[in-house]
Amino acid sequence: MYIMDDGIKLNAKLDMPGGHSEKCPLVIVIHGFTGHMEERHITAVSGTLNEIGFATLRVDMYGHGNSGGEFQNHTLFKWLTNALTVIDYARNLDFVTDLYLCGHSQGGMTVMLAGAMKQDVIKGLIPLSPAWMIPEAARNGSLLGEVFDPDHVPDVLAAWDGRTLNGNYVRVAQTIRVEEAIDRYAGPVLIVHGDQDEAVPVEYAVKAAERYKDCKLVLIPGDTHCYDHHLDQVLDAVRQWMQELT
Ligand code: FER
Repeated sequence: MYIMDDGIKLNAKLDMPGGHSEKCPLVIVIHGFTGHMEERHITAVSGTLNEIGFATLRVDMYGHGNSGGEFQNHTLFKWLTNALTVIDYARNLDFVTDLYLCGHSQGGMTVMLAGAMKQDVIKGLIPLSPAWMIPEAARNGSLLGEVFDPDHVPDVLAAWDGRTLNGNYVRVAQTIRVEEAIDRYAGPVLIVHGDQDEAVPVEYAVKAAERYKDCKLVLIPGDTHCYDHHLDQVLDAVRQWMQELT
């Protein structure tokens, strides 16, 4: 199915929990930069939530997966407004009780920002290896392994996978203050991060966890950005935290 966001089709998939309860909580699950909703770690987290009584709504964001928009034209603002639209869609589903946000990496930062903007309707946040260093890196002129003058941003950057990314991605990222979003969100937060993450330094997970008012941090020893070695420990952390919360 598609959720329309101002003319852009967002590919979305709703999975209901096992059992036959009429109403249930729902978790929106968002992938990372260059990712999509069918990645192994995204489907695994979604499936685990379904097993313990949560509906999930996985969404491909602007320029990713089977959604509309070009990859090279995506920005964090577009992802953020996508997230706001998806939150409103989910709130209006009549079976939904409480609403949670979960996102991986760039999707993790997106849920940190959207959760703060909608702190009155988001019951809890699960940023997985959140890439919240992106705005700082954009201001410092160092993103995607490229070094550039932050006051003269290149028109085009190379993404990891051979695709190109418009420099407006960087200009947008430079304006975002994730610390303000962290300070604004008072609800419960679970951050999970592999301590051998090659894409997002684990120190950012520690910093965010210290700054949030109510945050549990689970570090996965030896694991990578997409949990190549211990995905089971990520799922255990999510399951345990959700069950303690509800
Ligand atoms: C970067 C490092 C990590 C970057 C993006 C990420 C745009 C995001 C990773 C992800 O979402 O998986 O330099 O630049």
